[in-house]
Amino acid sequence: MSLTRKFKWISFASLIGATVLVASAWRFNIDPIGIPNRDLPPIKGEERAVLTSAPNVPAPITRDYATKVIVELETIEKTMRLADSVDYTFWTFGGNVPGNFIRVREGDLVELRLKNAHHSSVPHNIDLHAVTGPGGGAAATLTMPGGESVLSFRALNPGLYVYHCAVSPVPMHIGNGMYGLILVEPKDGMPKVDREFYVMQSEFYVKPGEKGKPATLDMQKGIDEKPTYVVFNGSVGAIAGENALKANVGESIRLFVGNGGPNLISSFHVIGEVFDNVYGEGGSLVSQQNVQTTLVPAGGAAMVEFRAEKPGTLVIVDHSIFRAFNKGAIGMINVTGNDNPEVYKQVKGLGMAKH
Ligand SMILES: [Cu+2]
Repeated sequence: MSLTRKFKWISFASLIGATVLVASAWRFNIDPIGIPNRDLPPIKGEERAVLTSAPNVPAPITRDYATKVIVELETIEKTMRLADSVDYTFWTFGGNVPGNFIRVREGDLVELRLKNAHHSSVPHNIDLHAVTGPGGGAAATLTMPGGESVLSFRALNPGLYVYHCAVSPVPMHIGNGMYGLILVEPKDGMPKVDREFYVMQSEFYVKPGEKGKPATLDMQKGIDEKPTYVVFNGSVGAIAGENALKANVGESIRLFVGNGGPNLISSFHVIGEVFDNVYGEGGSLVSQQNVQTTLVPAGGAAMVEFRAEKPGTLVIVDHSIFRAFNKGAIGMINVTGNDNPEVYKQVKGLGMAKH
């Protein structure tokens, strides 16, 4: 066969191949390189989102259709405890750090009403990583003190997403506590578990307040990436000691883990447990099983699942370990119930020498 004829045959075969590929992609609503064409399901009815503050998570969605979900969120500047003897003037979504947890369903039409409290010193806005659109909604939601902005978006992609303020200077707004999580449940729902918790890591760069005034952000420490505190849920001890999360032996647990940064990547680990499932980077699939430590990027998230097999205290840490033991990145889950020596027991105690 001449070279020209060979070329013609190859071209013809490629054309047929491409046609078949496009035809089957059209049939399954997937484009030829595997990126889905997101369908916009019809919207039935309307409801108000139930928002929660950490470590609580709104109840799973039982709807099997898309609806209009109204989310009412207020940015509030507020002085609260950051660590023992350290009060800090936080900037918040909803009066807490991290901000309120938002839970919607894939395909929902979300109407986000963002209010900025009257006494705020500066404008705020919101960039939700779940949003497909300019700035994740930031430009559309710039809100003056005492004002309100309204953003409407379709939750196209399922997964767990960070939201944050994106007003300039952005590091100042994030560094002061303006971040939270939004979960877009897949349209077929998530497997049921016994307990769900909201855990968000972040760090604070502290300039001590003068004459008894609350501490504020030290921009230079932020630029140098030298945090004073690294914490879960907005303050040292927020989910430790008396505030520890609680579960019973035998229960399945899902942690919605976020990282507000502003700078550090978290080596997220639970001492005394193995993550049975990890939804890496907050995506909608279990991407790995039987994981010891999972990375949670700044401005990113992950979901981890495990079963509490043994009574005792599970310790949540950033395994960049000085952050845990010297800067506050420690949380706890107190597990109560019957002992389970088949799984774990001490066989012999302190190996003291006999005299
Ligand atoms: Cu802000």
